[in-house]
Amino acid sequence: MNTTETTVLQRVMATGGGARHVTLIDPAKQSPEVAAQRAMVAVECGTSLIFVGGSTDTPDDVVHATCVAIQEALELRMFAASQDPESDSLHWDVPVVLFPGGAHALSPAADAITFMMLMNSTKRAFLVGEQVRGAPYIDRFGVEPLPTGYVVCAPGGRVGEVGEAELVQPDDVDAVHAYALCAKMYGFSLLYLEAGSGADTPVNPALIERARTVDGLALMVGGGLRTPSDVERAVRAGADWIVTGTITEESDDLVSLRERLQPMIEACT
Ligand code: 1GP
Repeated sequence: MNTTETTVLQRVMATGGGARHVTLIDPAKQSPEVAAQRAMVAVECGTSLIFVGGSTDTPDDVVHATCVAIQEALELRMFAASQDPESDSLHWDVPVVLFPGGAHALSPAADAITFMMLMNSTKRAFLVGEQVRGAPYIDRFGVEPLPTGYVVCAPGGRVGEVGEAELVQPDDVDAVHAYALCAKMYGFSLLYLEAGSGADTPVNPALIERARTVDGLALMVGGGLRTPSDVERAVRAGADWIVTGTITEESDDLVSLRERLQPMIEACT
């Protein structure tokens, strides 16, 4: 993609017009072709970024094939829209961003990567180890890094377990405030509050509110957001970006995916 001059980070940091939505596609959960079809429905519904990643053990060839399939589908839709005077081809100019579980899950076909420190991990690998392994590849690929502080909140799910995170508890607003300050002091651009994919409760809005008091960070929230009301609560509390993944995988077909996703994305604004 990259058909405009705007960097992905500039788009992520742009303010105004309410919160925006990210669709997370886990390459382990479907074929690249189905991933591309799901991503196209999400873009039709108004999603602003496609994240590719999630599972911790997906090999890079699967991640790459998924990124390529999504990029090709976006290019086709953009071309088709450019031939139709009533369509806006820029609607399809949606960045594909790696959301990696480690240095193995990289692809040169992505536009950018959430270059993350799992800030509350107790394990060196997730604080800096995987990042050091991955940095030379990202540099060589020319994929834009989005410096991201990633904080796992209870219940935390699999990422909390694999990342050996000291989970931020729902009432620990001082901890989340300290993480947000720390992310800012490191110079990160994004702070991602994660409850864990498929979590039965999303991040407590009180944590989002407190993190919001630290300026200069784009605030992403994800994990367990299943209904438009969940999204509205997170946005009211101060989320700039809403990430959903599981609802995309759960839908039986593309029609039901659209029915499920559209109200979630509308609830962002
Ligand atoms: C996971 O926050 C994302 O990293 C999305 O979570 O799968 O629960 O939507 P869900």
